[in-house]
Amino acid sequence: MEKEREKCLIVGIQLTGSDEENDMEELTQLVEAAEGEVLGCVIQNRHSIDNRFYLGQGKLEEIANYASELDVETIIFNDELSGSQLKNIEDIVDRRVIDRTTLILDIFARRALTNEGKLQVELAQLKYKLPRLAGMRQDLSRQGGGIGSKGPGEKKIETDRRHIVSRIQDIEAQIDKIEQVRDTKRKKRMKDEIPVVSIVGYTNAGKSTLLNSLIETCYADEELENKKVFVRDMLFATLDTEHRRVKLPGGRYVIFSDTVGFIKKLPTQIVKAFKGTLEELKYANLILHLIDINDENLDLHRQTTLDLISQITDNEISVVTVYNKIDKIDDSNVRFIPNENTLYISATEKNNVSDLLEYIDNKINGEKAKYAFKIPNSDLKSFYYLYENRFTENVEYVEDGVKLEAIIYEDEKYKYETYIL
Ligand SMILES: Nc1nc2c(ncn2[C@@H]2O[C@H](COP(=O)(O)OP(=O)(O)OP(=O)(O)O)[C@@H](O)[C@H]2O)c(=O)[nH]1
Ligand SMILES: [Mg+2]
Repeated sequence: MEKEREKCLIVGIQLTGSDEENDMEELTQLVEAAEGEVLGCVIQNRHSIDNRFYLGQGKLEEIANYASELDVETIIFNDELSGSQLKNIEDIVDRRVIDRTTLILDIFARRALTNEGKLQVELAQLKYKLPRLAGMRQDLSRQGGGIGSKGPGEKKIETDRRHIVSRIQDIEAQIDKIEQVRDTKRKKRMKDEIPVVSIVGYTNAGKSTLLNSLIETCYADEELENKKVFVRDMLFATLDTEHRRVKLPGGRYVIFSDTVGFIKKLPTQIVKAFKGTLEELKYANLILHLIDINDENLDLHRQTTLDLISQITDNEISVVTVYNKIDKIDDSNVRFIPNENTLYISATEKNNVSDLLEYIDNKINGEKAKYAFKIPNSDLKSFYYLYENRFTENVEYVEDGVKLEAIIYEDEKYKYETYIL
């Protein structure tokens, strides 16, 4: 039996003069990712966010009535709320109040599988909580609350505070250690000189699906099952970074990494707690920016991702733009913009996935060309290498060596120059 979903009302503000639409569709998807159900949606046009109540006090009273009418348990706001806003709103609406940050942290907490992921989420949650405890204490002392309630009340929060601070330090130390392990692994990858291509993009763009399609090009069926990564039509399906080695058409390898998706107004606590995970991007040789071509807010989401990429990498790594899900295009409104750094694919249907690999091969390893060789018996090692690692054909054993045709990278041509016929 399916578990009863938490009934929610969602609330947002549309700032006048802002071209950024307050996307309640996305908030609905976030609520669903947290196993909630949206029964109603309220949006208010305003010039600015109210410091005390987020939106107008009158509007809040309306919202309180609407919430009773709908019989929802929880009201969710589409921005981060301060401690005092939370408290003031709760006083009026008299039910559970959650902001966008808490919601996203909650989803992350549900998805985190690895020890590192769990620690990062807990760290972000504690850092969110800490400044809000202070707000609460002020409220308590303002209310007075009578003898007995004030002291112990304050004291409890104070111990919580101290507990939280020491837990934060403890987690930070543990994350530091994990980071060292990650560092070692990364150094090994760099030493092996296998280039890394990071797949990044807005959440639900199809990054993990693409990684699965890429590994299908080079692993046997029996190996595939335990190489595949988790795919789901929900926001933040992936939290932990995965790396997979894939063979390029020319025979060299790259490592693809699939990581946490981006979202607008990604809580700063998350960005900070996931700093190590996100900073992996700095060590990529190439960034593959995946975009859902059917996304209604494509431009905004693309910009959100580009901003995060430039924040993390200082724009030092080249970015190739890949539009995904072309299989379900409603062709009337799609613009194919021809550009040498833009590709169009379908990760599920595997349309143009081999072109993408060819493109990456070229971007990382440069040109390839086919040559006819005659390799002498004295250097059969070179023959075996080419035979196993490059595309070869028309192999012919002759008296003093082997003749063959092979596609090699231009940057390795010098090694075989003298054998070219
Ligand atoms: N029609 C269609 N659906 C796709 C394609 N690629 C991915 N999807 C679907 O899009 C949804 C999200 O895919 P994921 O691969 O989990 O997306 P993601 O970018 O890894 O998402 P997060 O990990 O949540 O950031 C799934 O339902 C996929 O089946 C595609 O090429 N065409
Ligand atoms: Mg994913």
